[in-house]
Amino acid sequence: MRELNFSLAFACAIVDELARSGVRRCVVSPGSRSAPLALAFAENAEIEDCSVLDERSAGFFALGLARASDEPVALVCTSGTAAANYLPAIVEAHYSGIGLIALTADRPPELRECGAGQTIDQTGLYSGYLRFYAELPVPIADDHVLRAVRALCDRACAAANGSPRGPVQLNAVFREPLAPLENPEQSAALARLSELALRGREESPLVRVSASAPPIPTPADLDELAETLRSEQAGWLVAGPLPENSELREAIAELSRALDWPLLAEPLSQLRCGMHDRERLVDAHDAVLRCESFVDENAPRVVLRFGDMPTSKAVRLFLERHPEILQIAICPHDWPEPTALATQLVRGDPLRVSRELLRRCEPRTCKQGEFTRIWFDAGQRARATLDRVLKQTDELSEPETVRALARTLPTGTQLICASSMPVRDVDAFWPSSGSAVRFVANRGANGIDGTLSCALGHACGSRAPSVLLIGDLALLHDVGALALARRVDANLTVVVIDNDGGGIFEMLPVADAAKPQAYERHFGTPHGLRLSEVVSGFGVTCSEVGDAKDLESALGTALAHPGLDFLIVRTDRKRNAALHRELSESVRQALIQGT
Ligand SMILES: Cc1ncc(C[n+]2csc(CCOP(=O)(O)OP(=O)(O)O)c2C)c(N)n1
Repeated sequence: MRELNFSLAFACAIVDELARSGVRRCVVSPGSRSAPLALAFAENAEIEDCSVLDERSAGFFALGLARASDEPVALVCTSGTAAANYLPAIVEAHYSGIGLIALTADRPPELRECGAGQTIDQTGLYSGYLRFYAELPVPIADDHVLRAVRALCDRACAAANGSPRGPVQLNAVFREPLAPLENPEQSAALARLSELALRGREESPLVRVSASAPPIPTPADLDELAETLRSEQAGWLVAGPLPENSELREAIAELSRALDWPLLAEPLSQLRCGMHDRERLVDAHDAVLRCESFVDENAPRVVLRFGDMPTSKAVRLFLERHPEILQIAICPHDWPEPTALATQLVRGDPLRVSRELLRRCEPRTCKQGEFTRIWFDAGQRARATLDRVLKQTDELSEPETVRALARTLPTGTQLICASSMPVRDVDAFWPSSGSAVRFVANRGANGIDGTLSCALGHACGSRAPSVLLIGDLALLHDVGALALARRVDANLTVVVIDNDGGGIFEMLPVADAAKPQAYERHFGTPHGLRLSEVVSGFGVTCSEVGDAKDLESALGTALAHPGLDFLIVRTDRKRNAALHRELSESVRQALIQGT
């Protein structure tokens, strides 16, 4: 097929190079200009290809695949607005450090800006969100040009795989013929090309690029940092969203022991649950931090932060209330510091930095010191209070849904948490336990878009039993992904919180400040749909669950068999907001009375 015409020869070279640079998966959306690429991927045995109609969904599906497999995933679409639909997933990939390789097919220069159909300016479409961009040359029979195409593909893969990982775009220009039709003149010209240009190197990419490691501070900086930490008793380790890595988990947990500092770890840090040392883990820190008088009285003098800024707003508000705290953030890249109060940003890979600090902070302490004990106990008391209040009713509330998931999901399950309340509720209500569930969320841009697509991609890429906890609006935002849902091979259980609209807005001042009608029209936004009918309309199994027992047994059944299941939990937005207030108030009372 390669020698039939120029477009196919170039498309095959692109796909060869991607495969030799390590790409193993590709998500293709249908189109004519992209036909050479689609066919070249279909012929390549090294890369698993699949087809997703809607490019926005395809982008998020690829994002989920790439996150779960920890490998860049290729995307192929045709020219025009098709390419524009990748933007939200590219933005999320940029902020989350996930490798995506967008191959956007394009028309040749003579067909641009002259009224040719389905042609837009594809340069700068993802401007500011790419690690690398190149427009590939128009296919011709030229050795150097074809080698340059290969080199550009290798370069794009290296950038997508770099440190940090991220999205890249190759704008791939094709002239007719686009179909696998022989053009005798072109095929004769191709036959005269060198083997290297036409086939590349057999066992490796044309240009092999060595891997780059994340930075590490100098030994002198590490010594100084360790000295600062060691000399302080009243410190916190705060773990925000971090990649899943058991060594990192162990290292941070051990550091908390070595320093004898409490560890405030949200589920997305992967440190809330698991078999690592959790002796200093403050359970329910979000609830504790809402009790300002307790927190201010027992504030730390140093905070050492790992990962991105924590999901919990209470942590951010606390840091803003205490500018005097020495705040040190460990981050290899970017600037995860929205408070503009941090004292120091340590540029380093969290695993290597925590190990280096650990070496410098031994010997370990076994007993909790006074400061850590106060915080550990506060966490225990807060969790017990949440349990007690939630047990008072049989109603399957939104917090109780999270607790039912925590009781049911076995070790090894992946829990994908949608924006906006699901990820916050998981942080607030998921108790620490030895059961190692992996927590996943799109915290790069915090969008509610593409969530189902992304979860499907994640479930496929991880091949692990997966659960998505999602609100009704986020589901409706990506309802087109239901068309994809039936065709993918994934064990995914989707738990939908249906409170007929945007639950988060009930927690915000706008809920009381705006006139009720305007509030409902533009914030509450009730959809009035029966979601089980919407879902079953796509041929996906769906049931509504009534109480926690129902949910637990339905989850057990759904997780036990592969495929896609939807479980719908109906709640009430206003009652949910009141329950959240009641829970905060009860924890506040418990902490005040306990001190
Ligand atoms: C793409 C995008 N559009 C709009 C928003 C603003 N937004 C934040 S939360 C929300 C409502 C989410 O409702 P739902 O999915 O039902 O979850 P809940 O708030 O009830 O948890 C909206 C529209 C966003 N985050 N992302």
